[in-house]
This record gives sequence, C-alpha cells and structure tokens, in this order.
Amino acid sequence: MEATNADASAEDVKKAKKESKISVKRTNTGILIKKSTMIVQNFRDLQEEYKIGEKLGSGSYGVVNSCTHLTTGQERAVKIIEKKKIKNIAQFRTEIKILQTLDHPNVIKMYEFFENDKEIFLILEKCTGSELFDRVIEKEFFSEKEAAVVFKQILQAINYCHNNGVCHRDLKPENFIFATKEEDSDIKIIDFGLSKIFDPSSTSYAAMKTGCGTPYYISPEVLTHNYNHMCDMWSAGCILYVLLCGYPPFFGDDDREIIEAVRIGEFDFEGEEWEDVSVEAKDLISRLICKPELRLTAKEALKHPWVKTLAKNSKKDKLNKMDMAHLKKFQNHQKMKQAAITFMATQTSSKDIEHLKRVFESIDRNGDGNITLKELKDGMKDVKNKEELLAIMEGADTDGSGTINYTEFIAATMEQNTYLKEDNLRNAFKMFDKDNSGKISIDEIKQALGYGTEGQIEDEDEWNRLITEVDRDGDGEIDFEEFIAMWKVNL
Ligand code: PIT
Repeated sequence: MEATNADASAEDVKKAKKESKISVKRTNTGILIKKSTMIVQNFRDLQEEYKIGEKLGSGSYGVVNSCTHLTTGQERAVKIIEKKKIKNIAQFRTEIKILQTLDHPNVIKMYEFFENDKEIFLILEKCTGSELFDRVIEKEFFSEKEAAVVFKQILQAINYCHNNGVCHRDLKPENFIFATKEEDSDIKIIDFGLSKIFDPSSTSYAAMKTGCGTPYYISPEVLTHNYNHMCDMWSAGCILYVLLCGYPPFFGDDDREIIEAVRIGEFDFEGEEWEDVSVEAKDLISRLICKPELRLTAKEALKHPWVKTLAKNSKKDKLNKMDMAHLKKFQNHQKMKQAAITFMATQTSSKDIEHLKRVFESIDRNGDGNITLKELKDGMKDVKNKEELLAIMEGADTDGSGTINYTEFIAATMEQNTYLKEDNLRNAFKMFDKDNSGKISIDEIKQALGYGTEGQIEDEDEWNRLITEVDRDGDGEIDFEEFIAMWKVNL
C-alpha cells in the first residue's frame, strides 16, 4: 500500500486532496490513505490470482465476466480489453484513472488492474442485478415512489462524480445496473469510457469534445461542443422522464431525427400517462431538461421536494399497465438493436476461432487432435480473448486429464457461440411478433434498428437493397430465418 504517511499533516491532506480530489482520509493513527494510490496495477499474471467465470453483462463498454479472487475467494468482475482494439489510448487511460479515484456506493468500484503486452484487465465490483429499465419492466407496476428511490441514488452518484471533477458524459439507462437481484438493491453507475476529468472550480464552458453517445439522452450543448459537467443533469432528466411515462422526451425514427428533436429541445407532458404524475415530478424534470444556466446541479436536485420526500405527494401509488407497455415496447426496440449488433459481432468472432484452430494445429505436433492444457497455454501467446478461451478450455477438460481434444472443443465453442447469440436474436424477434404469426413487419425492424447502427446499415439505399433481397414476395413482412439471413448477407 502506497501513500501511507505516519504523520500526515493538514498540509499533506490538503495536497493529497488537491492531487486526487478523492477519498483522502486521515485515520485515527494519523495514516494518510489515498484511495487512488491504493488501487494499483498488479504486475503479476492475472491467472495466478483470478479464475475467470461466466459472462455477467455486455454493452457498449464490451464484455464483463465474473471472476474469483483466488486468495480471498471473493467474487468480482473482470473487464478484458484487447489493447489493439483501443481506439483512443489517452481516453482509456482516463477511464482507468477515473475508476481508480472514485469510491462511492452508487459508483462501480475497481479493485485493481492487470496489464500484459496484449490486454488490460480491470477487476471490478461484481453486480448481478439487471440494467435499470430491464428491472422496471419486469415489474407489473412501477410507482413514482419507486422511481424516486432509484433517482435519488442516480443523483447521489452524479453529485459524487461532479464533486470529484468527473463528468460521465454518457449517462443512459444501460449504464445503471443493480448490484444484486434483491428488491432493495443499490444501483451503480458503470462505463466511464467516455468520461472526462474537469476542473470543478471552473464555471466556464470547458468545451469538452463530443464523444459518441446515445442520442436520446444527449444534451443539446454537447451537440454544439460547448458544454460542461451539467450535461449529465440533462441526461438524468431524460432518464427520469422515461421512468415515469415509458417513452423518451425526444424521439424520432432514426438517430438523425432524435438529434434534431434534442436540438430543438421541446418536450411536453401531454400524453395521458402524464395525467396522474405529480406536479413535483414534472417540475423536477423541467428543471433538468432546460437551458444549462437554469439547470439544477446534482446537489440542488437532491434537495428538490420530489426527491427529498421520495415522491410523497404522488397522486397514485401505481403507474398503470399502459405506462409499462410503453416502456416495454421502447426497451424491446433497444434490445433488438443490441441483439442484432451482438449477433453481427459473433460472425466476426467465429473468424477469430478459425484462427485459433490454426494455432492449435501448430501446437499439436503429432496431429492427433489432442493437446495438453500446458502446451496450449504456452502456445497461445498470440490469441485474442486468451483469458476467456483458457477459462472455457479448462472447463472443457472434464475428466481432468489435462488433455483436451481441440477439434471437439472448437466445434462446441463455435456452435454454442452462434447458437446462443442466435437465440438472443430469436427472443428479440419474438418480442416484436406480437400476434405470434412468426413474421414481423420490415418497417418495425427498420425503426428499431435505425440507420447507421454501428455502421452496419449506412443508408436507406443499402437498407432497401437488403429488404428486397430478403422479402422476396414483397409483402413487407419477414420471418425469423429470413431475418437471420439478412444479417449474414450484410457481412
Ligand atoms: C456488469 C457487471 C459488473 C460490472 C460491470 C458490468 C462494469 C462495467 C464497467 C464498464 C466500464 C467502466 C466501468 C464499469 O468504465 O459487475 O454487467 O467501461
């Protein structure tokens, strides 16, 4: 442990605070502890210290697996990042620095990180609950009171980040996950991949550069590149809006249209789902989705009556089923988009597996298809997702002989991979197919996927070409097989 100082003076505390802006404590023994220096890079081999387990979650941040800390038996999470896939090294270093310094019950914790020449591993707090909206739609009813309990935690997390000079910049429902499956679980902010460190004492617009966020929750000033940490408060307002009515305040058929609506900045509480929502809730939203100079800070929002009283004055205790139907539909669209993107990603990861097969063949000198785990570990220096694959392979050695047959292994992995992802896509498809006809309308998918989704469908012409190829009878509907085929064609 670094930064321990047997005789921490007030000056030391001040200096350390200035340096890290975070968690500087003077313990009763006078020892100075800076959290940022306690989270260190571990220079040992990840596998000596952790056993990697099942996938916990995935999102725009990549994939996070569960892992066990071998010395303590503690369950944690690991985010594996391939160095060559990092587009912006400086931004990535910022993400690590931010995670190192933040320490709050509503912010994901990082324990340590490992780095080798190919990958970086972030060891994070394990969360087993679902994303914010997924939990909400699992329920039959979601009351204003419940929304206030969740929103208060969101504000506490943002307030803490802002006080410590961190602006998240990409606040959206997917970036809030529940720590556990318990009803009263805490919620945590994740994904600091687009975050910025700012100077909290500065009031001017630091003109932080735009990253690529989700248009539903992005603030108009971010679109014009002239913004500060208050952009997070706009996003919080948009999240609260969706939590209470089931649809976002700014919408459109594709990203371009959504962005246009955000730029104009007009929204209303006119739908019937707003009729029974308390005036306090509407007041809070209006003070968040507004011009930056009028917008409430996180600290001020925490003092707002709706948050303070936990929506005591909400007229009805329960949102009706209609509201939930809206949110479900919205969430289905988002999931469909994600499922399609993930499915497309497996198509490329099968190519990685083909590469793996060639690596195996080169290790297997006598060509009998069997290699030992040790040979494999030694020979896998150049392989992508090495840790993940090793974990799967150790599981594949079911008789514990230390030998595995890689042909069977590869076949199984490939099949499982494609099968699982296809299954995700099938489920997404089923959610759309409301009348169980086995067909869904092309217009619906088009809307759900939008254009330019991760660069897959760039323009309308390309989309139309795909459709005519798939929808041969031209009835505007496609079945699941055609739907899958559509993505395969696109590759
Ligand atoms: C999970 C489960 C879990 C942790 C995470 C996700 C964390 C993800 C994350 C991603 C980032 C980041 C911080 C946290 O900066 O235990 O589903 O890019």
